[in-house]
Amino acid sequence: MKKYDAQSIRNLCFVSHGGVGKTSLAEALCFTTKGFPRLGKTANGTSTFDHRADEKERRMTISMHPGFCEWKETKINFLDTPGFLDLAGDIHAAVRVVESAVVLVDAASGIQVGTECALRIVSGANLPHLFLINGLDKDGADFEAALSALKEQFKTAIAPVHLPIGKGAGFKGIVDLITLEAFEYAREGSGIGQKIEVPAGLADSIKTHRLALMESVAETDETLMNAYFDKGELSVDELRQGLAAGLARNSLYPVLCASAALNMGTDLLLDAMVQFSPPAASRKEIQALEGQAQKPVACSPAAPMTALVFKTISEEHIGEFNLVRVFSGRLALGTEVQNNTRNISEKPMNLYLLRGHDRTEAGELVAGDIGALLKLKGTHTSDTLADRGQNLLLPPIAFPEPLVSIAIHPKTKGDEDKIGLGLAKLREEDPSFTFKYHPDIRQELISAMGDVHIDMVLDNLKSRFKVEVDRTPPRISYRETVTRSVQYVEYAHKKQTGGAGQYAKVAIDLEPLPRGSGYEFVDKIVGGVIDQPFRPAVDKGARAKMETGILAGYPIVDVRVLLVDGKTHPVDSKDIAFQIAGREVFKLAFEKAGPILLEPIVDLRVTVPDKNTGDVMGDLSSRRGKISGMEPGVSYQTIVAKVPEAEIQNYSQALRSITQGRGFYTKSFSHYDPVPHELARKIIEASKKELKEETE
Ligand SMILES: Nc1nc2c(ncn2[C@@H]2O[C@H](COP(=O)(O)OP(=O)(O)OP(=O)(O)O)[C@@H](O)[C@H]2O)c(=O)[nH]1
Ligand SMILES: [Mg+2]
Repeated sequence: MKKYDAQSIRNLCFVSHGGVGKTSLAEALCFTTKGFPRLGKTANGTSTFDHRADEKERRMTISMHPGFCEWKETKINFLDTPGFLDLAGDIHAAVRVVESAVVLVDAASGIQVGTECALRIVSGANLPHLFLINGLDKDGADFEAALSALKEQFKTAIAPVHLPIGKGAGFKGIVDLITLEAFEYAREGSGIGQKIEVPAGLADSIKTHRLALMESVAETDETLMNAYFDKGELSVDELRQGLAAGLARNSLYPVLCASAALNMGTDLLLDAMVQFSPPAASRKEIQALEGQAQKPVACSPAAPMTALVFKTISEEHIGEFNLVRVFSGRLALGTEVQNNTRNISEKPMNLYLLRGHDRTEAGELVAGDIGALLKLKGTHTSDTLADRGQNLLLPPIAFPEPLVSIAIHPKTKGDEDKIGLGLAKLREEDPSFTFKYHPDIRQELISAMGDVHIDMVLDNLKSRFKVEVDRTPPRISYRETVTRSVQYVEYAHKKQTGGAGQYAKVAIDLEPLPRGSGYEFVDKIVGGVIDQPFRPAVDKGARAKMETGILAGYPIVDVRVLLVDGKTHPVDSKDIAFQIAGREVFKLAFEKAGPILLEPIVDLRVTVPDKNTGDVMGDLSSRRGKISGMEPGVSYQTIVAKVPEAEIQNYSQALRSITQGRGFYTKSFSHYDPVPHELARKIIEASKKELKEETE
């Protein structure tokens, strides 16, 4: 394959709602540029991209797939991301390593929820993007409606560069609004348009849209604005330069047309990627960390090598691929590199360019390029690879916080280790879920982006690692504390009959502390009534009791223990005796000091369409939530509230049904509050029952 430098490399990601045609587009690009001998289809399982068993079964992309094609002396690398919302972690990874995005909009359905969500991620990363109105051959396709929806949202930043000829079954070609040329495409043909006469019936429409295009382009640049005023129009070159510059600044969004599945409009899209999308060389310096110091990394092939692993993919019978983006220098086959994230060295012996399942061997990757390393020792997603002696770290990929958790229990006793290993392996491929043992609730939790994401993790665990788990809602991480002070609570531990004796007598005061203070132990012994070495044992005993709880088995927090008095026996007093006395006296004091249960309260930020605001607030109130503010956005509102965690365990489902999937939220721990009395009674009762069952 020809060698490309960063100036002739484009890196893009494809994003949209599920099923709009991203993978079909990837197939069309590879077929049109003669990379693939046939046009693969996701609908019948012949796609080289959606090749995994679960992707064929679910008829959707589950793991991001890289691809590339060569067009007009340019290498176009693209990342086909999943549209399913729970799998948006891959979009977060993709936007880190590309210079622009293609946002697909369905010609029949318009801007759908998943497209809105993907756009938020793309915009959040300040990533230039162009829109592709896809599926113009579909029944109900409406280019004008889709374009109007985009204009409503992005105003004059929307620059239509294509106009479809016909729609639905009558869709046959595209007018290029820049050159005023028209092209016709065969259905499922080569993807290369045949030049035709511009249809006379489109004259008015062409005039209107070309005017909109010129105005959008002129608005982004003063020189172009002056040229537009002087001449009354912009030349083809001025339009092209203006589009490229506006896109690079992320202030102009070209809109294109296609039917990906029928391979129509593909050549024009390829032209647009070459002409308008920012080259890899245009990427601004990124700030890496060298120790505590920031160090800029520029896209230069002569600089030392730095690369980011943005995805680990495990392929059955082949091994593990690490997808890498080289940010500077050259990553060469057989040259040892450092993994600075894990402090190990790696020697890449298998370097490939991937197109889904298809592999092409490569000798090296230059700054700006994307490729895949097979069979590294211990490298995974988010790791930095660098030349030896280069100790810098690229910023890791910021995955969103998981929103849904379940507790897992092995179906077969003794499978714990296998489950742990399997989950660790799966997490290397998909860091957007987490799993962890939580000692305070004595449960192993899997947390993920949504219910289906959890299903997928468990399906993989079963099919690849042959282990199954049962699932339950997680216990809530309650806490116990006291509400008033008690003085001089005494306990004596005596065991002085037969064998070695034990003796310890202690007296403590117990006081509540402000929320969040934790625990304090104060030694107030005077006159040495307890020998100095035994006093920490009382503290240790109290701590042990605090860990396991008294009311309902939850950790005790926010208390101060003051050791005020006691007695030592010259022979029988020993450390263990004072630990036992500490534990027991703490229990006695706690029970007298008005114990209560505390529950975790989370900060919730819920963003919903304007029209759902009332319903969502009503629902939050019914969940004992306290709304503390509203932040208005464009056609969306963000509701800020504090809500008990126990009340939002199924919130993702509830919000989805209230907002038809358009709402989304983030949550983070806020503080602990007392549980209302009646509720506390029920929780304590249930916990005692569970604890009893666990110990039986
Ligand atoms: N008629 C028509 N169907 C299309 C077009 N593009 C895609 N499809 C069909 O829509 C279905 C989904 O297409 P994909 O390419 O798998 O969609 P995707 O965006 O990759 O979907 P996810 O991977 O789930 O996000 C398939 O049956 C395609 O054949 C198009 O332009 N016209
Ligand atoms: Mg797909």
